[in-house]
Amino acid sequence: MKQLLLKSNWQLKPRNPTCSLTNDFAASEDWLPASVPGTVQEDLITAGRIPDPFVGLNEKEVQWVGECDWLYKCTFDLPAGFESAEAVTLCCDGLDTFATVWLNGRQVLVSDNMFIPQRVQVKSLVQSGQNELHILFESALRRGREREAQFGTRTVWGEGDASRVYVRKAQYHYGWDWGPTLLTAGPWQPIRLEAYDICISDLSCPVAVAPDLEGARLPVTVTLETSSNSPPTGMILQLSVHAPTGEILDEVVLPITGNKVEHTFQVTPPQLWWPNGYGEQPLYRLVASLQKDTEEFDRSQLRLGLRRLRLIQKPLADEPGTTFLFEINNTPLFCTGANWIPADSFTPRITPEHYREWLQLAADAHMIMLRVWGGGIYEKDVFYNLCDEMGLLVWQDFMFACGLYPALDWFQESVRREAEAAVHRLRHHPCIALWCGNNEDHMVANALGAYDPAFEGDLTATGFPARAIYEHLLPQVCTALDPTRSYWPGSPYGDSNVNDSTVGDRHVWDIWHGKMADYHDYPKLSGRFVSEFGMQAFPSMATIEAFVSPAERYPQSRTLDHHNKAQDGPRHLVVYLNDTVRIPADLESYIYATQFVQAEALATAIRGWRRRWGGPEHEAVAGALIWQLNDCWPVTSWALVDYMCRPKPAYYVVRREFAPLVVGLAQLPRGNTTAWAVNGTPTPVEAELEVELWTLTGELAARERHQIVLAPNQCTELGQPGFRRGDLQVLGVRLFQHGAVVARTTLWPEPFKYLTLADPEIKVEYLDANTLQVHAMRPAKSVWLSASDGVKWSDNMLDLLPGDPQTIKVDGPGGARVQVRWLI
Ligand code: BMA
Repeated sequence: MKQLLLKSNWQLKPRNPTCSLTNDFAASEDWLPASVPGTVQEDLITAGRIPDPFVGLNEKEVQWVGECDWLYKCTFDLPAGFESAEAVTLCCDGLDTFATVWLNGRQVLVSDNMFIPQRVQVKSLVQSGQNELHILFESALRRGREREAQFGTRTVWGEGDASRVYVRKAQYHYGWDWGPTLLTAGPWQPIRLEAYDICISDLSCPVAVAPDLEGARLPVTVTLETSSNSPPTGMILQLSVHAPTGEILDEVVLPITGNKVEHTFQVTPPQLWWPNGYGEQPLYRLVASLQKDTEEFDRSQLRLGLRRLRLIQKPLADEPGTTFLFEINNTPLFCTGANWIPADSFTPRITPEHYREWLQLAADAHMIMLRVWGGGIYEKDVFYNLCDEMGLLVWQDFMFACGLYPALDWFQESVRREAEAAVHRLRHHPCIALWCGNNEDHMVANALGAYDPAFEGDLTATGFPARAIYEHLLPQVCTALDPTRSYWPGSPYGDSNVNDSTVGDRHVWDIWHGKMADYHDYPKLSGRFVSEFGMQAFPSMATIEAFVSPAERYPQSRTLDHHNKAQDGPRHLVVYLNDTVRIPADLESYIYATQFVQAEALATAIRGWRRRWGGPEHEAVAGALIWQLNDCWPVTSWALVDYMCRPKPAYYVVRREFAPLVVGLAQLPRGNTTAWAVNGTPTPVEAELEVELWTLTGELAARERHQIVLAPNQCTELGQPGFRRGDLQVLGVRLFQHGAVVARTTLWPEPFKYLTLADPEIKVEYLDANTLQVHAMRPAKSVWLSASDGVKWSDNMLDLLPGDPQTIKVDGPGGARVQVRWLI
């Protein structure tokens, strides 16, 4: 197998749709350099032909790009050995979206799905010397609207042109309630030529770990591709399994008699793959090498994680409905995590280092699951490789979101190829936990009265035809290509009620959307598995300075409003500010205020839901996936970390609430309070619990300590302290192990806006270049530390009580002055 990556000599130019193709081949005067993989917009920005759409109001200036057709061309010389190969294949891993491809003037491919990798035999068309490849990308907006005109307008929720449902293109490109409208076009994934006589077209190994975890079966199937129907004689296949540490565990040499070769390995005992914080992520390697007379013709390999993963839906002891919990290696999991959206409007420019930075932030926040959301993309291999290495489970949506999609035959055929390509590419990643049909489409249909769960006829003839895709086509593809994992029709999806609180997963949006309920209601608005919930906050000032001009740096400016895409976003934000804090006028304080509310809201939700992780038969809530982890451009949104990878204060608060050991406090009537602790580890925890009551002016009103034992992998109720909390008193709880604080929390008088807080006299001192100690003389709420850009904090947004100095590891400031902000 020889490969030629077509990465250079690319050019592009606009092509208005009216003139016929051939004329333009000749007219090369206004060609621009193009990058592949890439998008038209990126190249126009680089060439200075359009302004950066992320800055100011520029997004409005660049919409013409999405309405245009674009022509790409590339010239390349055929490398030695390609002409003599029996097969030469043109591989286009991702063409966004309506693409027609010509090689040396001959049309070789028409594609209309950006998620389908295309492979075309071109042996008869390539020539020695110079070759020319042309790709025309037609405007997805125009083509989508043509289909809409032909097949009818369909309903979508939120922003974005409704014609998007007819186009197999990342839906967020049409604009979303956190993202700009940037209708990209271009070869967003690599293009290459492959030359071979025989190659390994597929290597599959659906690992099965025994229920007792004592052994793992590795049934291997190797599929060969030759231009002639039978493989050349005398060929052998060498198959080997390598331990995570690299040494060969087992190896066989098999004769090749046909296009398929099968063999099963047994690994006993297996080194098990565990999610983040539960154990290691050992990765075995399976290598297939095609050889003849010691010459290797092709090689293919897989990284395998051996784990037993199940989605468990079983009755609960004392609650209606069923659980929705993931169990790995016979250990039930409370899934701490977040929703992942594409990390840029222009995905080709996201680097592996960028992915690693994002995913490391997730892992550092004790997340064990990320949901790859259905309005974005099937992520790049590097994303899943990193999730495998970091122990981040992936809830993988198929790419449908917030709409009533068609189910016309041609559409279903395109979706089938797309789904087969995605499942085929991703199925060997141990991180993949679940395949999920769509995002909120059952909700859209339900809201329109088009969803009748009991209907059993031809779904394509109903008002919700795409059910045929989510409940037939996609599960078929998953069962055929990846029988090892569960498939879930949609998110949310429950019983007859799609967003049921007792069955399946749930999106909790009564807070922020819908009723705009008070965030203190989160604990009672739970579900068996909460796969979406969120609160908006402004990005950091440093990020704002990158896209907002100085004159526009005030909270309600046109630019900042433009960079809040949520329906009535700024209005919803101010409602929650008004409910919670004193509303400041200056931008810095306004940013902090929105970030304060986000942190409090998310902490209230997570604390309340982990409390319902009650152990065997009582797993009432088994997951909390925050909407959203990241952003695709600089924006005010629900993200925990802003577009420039700067964590918002909520990130640190969530990290504490997702930690293996947490404590919680809740207010009861008449000043009573109650406490609980969650032990997310697999073994009982012996600890000392301390409860303290402080006045706002810093006097200790009461204290008690108890020895406690926390049962493994569940919440333990700790009851009420022997004293009540007065209106203007703060309750603090700390959990000690071996004399060290392993978890703490506080309960403050609320609403915060009614409090008049004295200066808490916060002291921040360096114990050494990378260690800070933070202490306060009076209770201090949500103490936000900041220093020069890029500093990494082991913790932040602290609640401080007198006598409880907190030690923070800081990476990067080198003694820089630390600024402190707190709730006033
Ligand atoms: C849900 C998600 C997204 C959306 C978010 C915030 O609908 O599925 O579509 O961005 O809420 O509104």
